[in-house]
Amino acid sequence: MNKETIFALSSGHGKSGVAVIRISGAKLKDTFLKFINNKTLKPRHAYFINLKDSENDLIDQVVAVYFESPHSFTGEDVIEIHSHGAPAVIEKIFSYLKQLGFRMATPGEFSRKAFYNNKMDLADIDGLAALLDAQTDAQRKNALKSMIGQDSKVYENWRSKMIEISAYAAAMLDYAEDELPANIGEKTLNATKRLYKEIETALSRYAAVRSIRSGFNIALIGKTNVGKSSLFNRLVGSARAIVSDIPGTTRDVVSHQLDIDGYLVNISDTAGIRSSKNTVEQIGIERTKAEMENADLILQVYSADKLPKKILKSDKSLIVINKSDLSDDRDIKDAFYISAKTGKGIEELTFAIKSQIHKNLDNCESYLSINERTKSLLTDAKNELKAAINNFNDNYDILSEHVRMASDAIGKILGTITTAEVMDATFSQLCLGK
Ligand SMILES: Nc1nc2c(ncn2[C@@H]2O[C@H](COP(=O)(O)OP(=O)(O)OP(=O)(O)O)[C@@H](O)[C@H]2O)c(=O)[nH]1
Ligand SMILES: [Mg+2]
Repeated sequence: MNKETIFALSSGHGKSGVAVIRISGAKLKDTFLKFINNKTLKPRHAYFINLKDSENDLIDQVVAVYFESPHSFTGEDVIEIHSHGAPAVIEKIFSYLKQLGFRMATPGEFSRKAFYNNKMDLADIDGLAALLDAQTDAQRKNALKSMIGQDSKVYENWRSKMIEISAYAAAMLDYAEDELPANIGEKTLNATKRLYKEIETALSRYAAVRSIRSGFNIALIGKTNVGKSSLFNRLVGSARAIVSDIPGTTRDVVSHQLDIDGYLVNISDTAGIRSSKNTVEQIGIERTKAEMENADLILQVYSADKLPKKILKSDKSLIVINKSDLSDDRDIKDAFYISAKTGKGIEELTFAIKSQIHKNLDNCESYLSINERTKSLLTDAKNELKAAINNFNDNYDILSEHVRMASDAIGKILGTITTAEVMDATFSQLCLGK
C-alpha cells in the first residue's frame, strides 16, 4: 500500500450548501496545525478556520476535523474539510492541496486503505457500496446491516467452524480408529451437514435479496392490442407508453421504476406476442421473453372480448382480463377483471400486486446481503461441503480437504484470502471520495 496522501470530494457533485473534502495520509498532524495556526490540536474536534493558500489569500471559511490514526475511516490520519459547496471553492481547495504535495484519490481508494488497515473487510465494503446506491428503505436496511459488519459475523462464524472441522479431521488421521472417541466421524459429518444446510438456505434467499437490491421486476405480458400499454400507464400514473388500436404498437420494452412501500419496483411494458414477419417486431418479442424470465411477477393480460379457450397460469403470475367494459362475463376464477380505459378494477389489482411484493420481500432485508460476487463464492463453498459429505466414507483426508477449500471460499468473501481481481471488482463499485 503506497503512503501517498490522497484527497477527494466525498460529498455529492454540483452546487450545494456544504461540501466535504476528505484527506487521508500517513501523517497529517503538521498540515492540520498549519490550518489552525498552531493552536492546540484536538482530534475529532470541529475547528472553524479561515483557510488560506500559500500566498496567504483566503480560500474559504471552513470547518475542519482531524481524525488521528487509527481512529479514522481509512485507519490513517484523516482531515475532513467542510467548505462551501461552490465548484469554484472546491477547485481552489483542490489546487491548494495539490500544492501541498497531495494527490487526487482514485475511485474507491479511501475504502481500499480502510481494507488494508483492517478497518473494513470486503463484505463490509460491499455493504458500503450498496448503501451508497440505496434508493429505497429496504435497500438501505439490507446494505447498512452488511456495512456495519453483521454479514461478516455470519461469514466469520462459518469460516471458523470450517477451519475447526478441517483441522480436526486432519488430526484424526494420526490416530488409529480404536483410539478415537466413539461417533467422532458421525459428529464431524453432522457438523459439515449443518453448515451445508445453512449456506444452502442463505443461497435460496438470493432471489429475494436481489429483488431488494435491483428491484422487484413486474412484466406485463400478453397478445397484441389487449391493452398492456394502457394498463402500464395506469399503474405508473402517466402516459409513458404509446397506446393505439394498431396491433404491434409496442416494440421495445418500456420500463419504469416505482417505490412501493419502501421497495424498489421495476415495471415493464412489453411487445405483444404474435407471430410476425417483421424483424423489428420479432426482436421486440424476443425481449418480451427475456423480461418474462427476469420477472418476479408477471401480469398475464387478456382482452375480455377475445379470451382464449384455455388460460395457463404460472405461480409467479396474475391473470388480468382487461377491457371488461366490453363484456359482462366473469367466468374465470381468480382473474382480475379490469378496464384500463375506465379505471375499473385497477385498485383491486394494485392491492394484489402490493400483497405479492410484501409476500416475496417482507423481512428479506435481514437476509445476508448476497451479490453476484458473494453468490459465486458461497456456491463454491456449498459445492465443497457437498463433495465432503458425499465422498466421506470414513475418509477424513477427503473431508478435511473439501472443508478447507470451503473455508477458503468464505475467506475470499471477507478478503481474508484474496486475489487482485476480487479486490479490483469490489473497490471499483465505489465512486470517488469513498
Ligand atoms: N374498450 C377498451 N379499450 C381499451 C382498454 N384498454 C385499452 N383499450 C384500447 O385497446 C387498444 C390497444 O391498447 P394498447 O394499450 O395499445 O394495447 P397493447 O396490448 O399495448 O398493444 P401492443 O402494444 O400492440 O401489443 C387501444 O385502442 C386502447 O385504447 C379497455 O379497458 N377498454
Ligand atoms: Mg403496447
